Amino acid sequence: MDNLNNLSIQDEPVASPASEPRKQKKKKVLLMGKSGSGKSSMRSIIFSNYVAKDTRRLGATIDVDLSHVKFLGNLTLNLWDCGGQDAFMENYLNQQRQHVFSNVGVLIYVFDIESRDFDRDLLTYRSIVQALAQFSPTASVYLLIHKMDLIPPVQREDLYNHRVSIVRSKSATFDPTPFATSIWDQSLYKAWAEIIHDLVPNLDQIEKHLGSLGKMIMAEEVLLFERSSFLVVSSWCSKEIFTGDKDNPAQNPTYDRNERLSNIIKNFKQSTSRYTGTPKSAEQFSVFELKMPNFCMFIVKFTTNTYLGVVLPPGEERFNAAMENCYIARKEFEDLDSPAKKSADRGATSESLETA
Ligand SMILES: Nc1nc2c(ncn2[C@@H]2O[C@H](COP(=O)(O)OP(=O)(O)OP(=O)(O)O)[C@@H](O)[C@H]2O)c(=O)[nH]1
Ligand SMILES: [Mg+2]
Repeated sequence: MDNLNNLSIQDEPVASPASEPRKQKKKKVLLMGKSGSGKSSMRSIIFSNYVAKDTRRLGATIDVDLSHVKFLGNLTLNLWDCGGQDAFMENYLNQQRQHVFSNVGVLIYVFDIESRDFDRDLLTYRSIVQALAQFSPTASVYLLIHKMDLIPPVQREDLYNHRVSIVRSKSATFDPTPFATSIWDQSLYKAWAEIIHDLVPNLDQIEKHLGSLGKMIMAEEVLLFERSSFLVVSSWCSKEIFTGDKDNPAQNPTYDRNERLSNIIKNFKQSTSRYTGTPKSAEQFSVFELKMPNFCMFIVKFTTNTYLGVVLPPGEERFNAAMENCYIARKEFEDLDSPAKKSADRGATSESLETA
């Protein structure tokens, strides 16, 4: 953990144009919310290979826990996990105000749905948002209404909508993007995948290439996973599968399949690590194949920062040809990814969590 007073982060407030894919881009991401709302839990699940039950042993964060996460598109996230106890919040809002709130790219604010004092949470949120408006008026704000698993399913939607509408009204000049989340299901992956999707600088180029590749290999779906978090940062669907309405794909009713897959594969990696004795942060597999009567799928190690998932109709020839072509396409994608090809320094570097 870095002491707050020793932090000195220089961020680029404006993203570089997509024509300079190799220039390093840094984004300062503030993760805030009251103590116990679940900030460090989600961070360690998404970036440090924890499973949900591991989070029970996390202690309260003291000051700020800073991690640097390398992503595709040569993006580095400077993730500030800000301990939410009152004394720390006071400190961020007063003595450290400029230091904490300047050059912020994204604020992710976590509300505990079970909180007994929502009014007080709102007051704190309002102060935080005012500080952000003062020093980083162009930042994006995401609201995570968290621990939704603790609410009976029939009440979830109403309670969530109610909370979101109140929080929105206290958001100053910002127009926050809300998510309902829980560490106990795939909702956490959905929220973070969308946040990351918005942050990756040259994703439009990557998506264009992904579509061309999908058509060329006659895939039904192509998924690009970020390699350390296994979030689906981009995906493509063939016309036969995708009707054009994102929420209503023609043939695959599992609308949240991307985040489900992230969740399943992360858990699979956990089990592999447990039973083979390999470190949790190790990559564990270079290729994963699934051949079912009604579809086939493979996931391969792709570029420095990605894995590629491909879904195809059944058939050995198409499967083999598609895999070959994906390997050939790697070079093209590597150029869009990162110059740090040979670097072993990947994923989150978070001193306190890794040694916890
Ligand atoms: N039921 C449930 N519990 C959760 C969820 N997310 C986190 N928790 C639990 O909440 C507790 C507190 O989580 P932390 O991540 O340490 O909270 P924090 O926001 O980092 O707290 P500070 O560091 O003090 O600011 C842990 O015991 C987690 O297991 C969730 O989605 N559902
Ligand atoms: Mg914490």
